[in-house]
Amino acid sequence: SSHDVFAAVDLGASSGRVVVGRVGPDAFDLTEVHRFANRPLRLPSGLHWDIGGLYREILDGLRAAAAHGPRSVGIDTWAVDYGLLDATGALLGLPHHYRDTRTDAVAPAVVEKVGAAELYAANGLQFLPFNTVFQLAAARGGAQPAAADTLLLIPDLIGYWLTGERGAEVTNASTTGLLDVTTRKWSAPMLAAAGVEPSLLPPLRVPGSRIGPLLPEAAEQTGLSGVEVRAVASHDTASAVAGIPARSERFGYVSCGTWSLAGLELPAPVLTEAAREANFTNELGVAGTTRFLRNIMGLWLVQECLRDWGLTDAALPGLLAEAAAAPAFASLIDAGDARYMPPGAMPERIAAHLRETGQPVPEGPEGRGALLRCVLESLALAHRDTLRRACALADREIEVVHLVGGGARNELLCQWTADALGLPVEAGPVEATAIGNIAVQSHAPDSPEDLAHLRALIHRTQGPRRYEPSGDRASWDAAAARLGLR
Ligand code: ADP
Ligand code: LRH
Repeated sequence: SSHDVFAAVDLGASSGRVVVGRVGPDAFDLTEVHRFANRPLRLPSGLHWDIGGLYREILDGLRAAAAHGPRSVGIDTWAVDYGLLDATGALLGLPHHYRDTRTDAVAPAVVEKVGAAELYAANGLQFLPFNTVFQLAAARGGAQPAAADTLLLIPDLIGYWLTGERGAEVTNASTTGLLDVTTRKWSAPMLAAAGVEPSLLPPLRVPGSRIGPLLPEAAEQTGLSGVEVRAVASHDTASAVAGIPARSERFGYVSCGTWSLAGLELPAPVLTEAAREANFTNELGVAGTTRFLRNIMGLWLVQECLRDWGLTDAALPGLLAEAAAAPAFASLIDAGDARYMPPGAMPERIAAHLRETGQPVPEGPEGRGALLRCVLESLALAHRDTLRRACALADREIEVVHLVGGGARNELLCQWTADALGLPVEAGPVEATAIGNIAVQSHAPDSPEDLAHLRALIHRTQGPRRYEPSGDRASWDAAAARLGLR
């Protein structure tokens, strides 16, 4: 038929899902067949991903997808984290979670040794303590690295379990710190500087390429037969950006879930001293693009407040109504501050910051709406600052901001991002990541024209909701000034 079916496995930091996409010349329909929570494990050895539990959920999801008859499967997850395999292919221990604090002391030491400018010139990455290169430095001397034969990033590990094939998909490899952002190949100098054996890293693969057919045991457990696994943009943020329903080239984006990843899609990296000082990253995208962006703490702040209060996302509509009724700009935080990175006691950490800076502290259950307002206004200000800086650093102008991911369901955040920037926000799709994953399987875009064509299809079929800027710009300017932001 003129329609083809594909399955996307998309693991976010807060939840995972398996989505089936039916794609045709004028169709792009999604069906979510399985969704599951992603809850980290805290062990004496630190914070880990429950990779076995996640893999079981993936198999269950693929079994549910089998009934739809997918041609292929694509896998994307969060970036930077990895598993180590021994020479027989067995996984050595549970992968660490990027929020584990073991890298905190090590990362600055590596930067000092190699040189911040040298690192940036080679890998183009913003400094984040959890970049793979720093995790490997923290692991050095341990039993697992000593026994390791191959390093696989999380989507590549799942792909290996499904197919037996080892490789490193390039968009996600670009988040490790070990890839040369200009040549798009593993960087021998970075490997040497980090003390990583080149043989630890598997060959690179590009989005759209074939990984391999399912192993018999994977076929048996999922009921999928004659199905292959395809490389997609396996970094979830790269898939989300591929899935943006842009109609103009002049767009900025916020991929807004656990993190807010705010920035621009560019034809080439920006490796200037100014970009390095502003801590902007150059991650690789599909069709030869660069994702020039910065990480903002994102809805993690909300997730961790809810967890502390013993609530779930189901409480959000009520709390958001309270936030809408709370006074504007009463208290503000720096939503880029690394102090919010580890899990635990989020309302208390925010309150401590507000006390330190002499701002009102919303107290008790009655103060939850006000605290949420503080977080969301602060996020909107961080979106504004980051997109304005990105435009200045890349010498670009934008006329619209696409906000995709779970945050697109948050009307206050969408409207306030539009108000703060004085630009329209086009919100959605919520599942841009799964859409980008499926789009790469169906079309393997390898030029900017292909990508634009695909995005037009996504716009026609998954139309975003538009928020026009409104309200009082002067008060957003004043609020930004209070935080020292643009
Ligand atoms: P990730 O992929 O990083 O796990 P998602 O893109 O799935 O994250 O986004 C999850 C977030 O979406 C939640 O933390 C929550 O803040 C937001 N969200 C989910 N449901 C709603 C809702 N009904 N209203 C507003 N926001 C919501
Ligand atoms: C979002 C994300 C982000 C990375 C972080 C580790 O899920 O992949 O792009 O910086 O997780």
